[in-house]
Amino acid sequence: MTSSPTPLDPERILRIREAAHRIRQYALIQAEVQGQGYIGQALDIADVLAVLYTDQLHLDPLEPDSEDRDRFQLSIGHYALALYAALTEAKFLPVEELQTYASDDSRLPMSSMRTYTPGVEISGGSLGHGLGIANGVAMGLKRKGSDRFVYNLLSDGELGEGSTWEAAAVAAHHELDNLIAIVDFNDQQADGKSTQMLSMEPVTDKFEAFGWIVRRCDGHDVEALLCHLIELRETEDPRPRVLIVDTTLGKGVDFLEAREKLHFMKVDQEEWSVAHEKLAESHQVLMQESGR
Ligand SMILES: Cc1ncc(C[n+]2csc(CCOP(=O)(O)OP(=O)(O)O)c2C)c(N)n1
Ligand SMILES: [Mg+2]
Repeated sequence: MTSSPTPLDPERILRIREAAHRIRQYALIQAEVQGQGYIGQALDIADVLAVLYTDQLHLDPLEPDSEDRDRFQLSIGHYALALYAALTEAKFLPVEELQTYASDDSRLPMSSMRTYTPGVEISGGSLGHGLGIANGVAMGLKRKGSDRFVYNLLSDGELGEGSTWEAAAVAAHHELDNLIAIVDFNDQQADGKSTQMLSMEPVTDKFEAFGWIVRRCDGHDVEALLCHLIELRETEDPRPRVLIVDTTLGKGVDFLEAREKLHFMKVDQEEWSVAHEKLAESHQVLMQESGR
């Protein structure tokens, strides 16, 4: 199930870590505009998005709809904050636009919408639909002879939707080997801990039983994330692939990590500058640990 990652170029890892830090900063900038939102999730998924948007995805911000692109589909529309931050890092959006987040006439609505924002592939929000859409797009790409990949980001709460498992069966049946699903296992959903609401553990066994290649790792270990995503893309195995990432809500801002775990977080006005400071501190510690 889990394989031990092989060492990678330290400069490559460093670039991703720096990008993850900026993605977290961009998430905080947007969240501050509203004072609340899906902040914990944006901080928990930043490392995964940094690996994807700075290393793995074949994308061109000047041609966001190019046929010859990988598709990153956000099934969980409420993670839009995180996606806009990653799209900013990838130069699809200017940093200044983050100030318009979730405001009237903004291109950055609170739940991501395909027609509003360059680089956004699907309109998310109604949980359980993403993997089915990913199947269709992956199938279409194969029929066209494209070697591009579809990445679909789901959440642990979304695994409670039966339609996700119908889609998982379809992907395996049709040997969609150009599909990589990623599940954010932050053990959180709207009403509490996912493992207490409706446990999907052992989730790796479930996906394996459905005919998928499965990997699982710490969602903040950039090196492990990169190794697994490279391997899942390169393997010749005809099965669809899934990476389960174990993450910490609020990662990088200690008082949010320690706060009662909430699906929708409110941060008081005086806490924002502290949040930015704490984020900078945790990034500095990470850099020192890696010898920088
Ligand atoms: C079909 C559907 N049912 C309910 C909701 C309301 N809803 C929005 S997010 C969410 C929690 C889902 O779990 P997860 O994404 O793991 O939560 P998080 O980790 O973001 O706290 C729910 C129930 C929805 N968006 N779609
Ligand atoms: Mg969750």
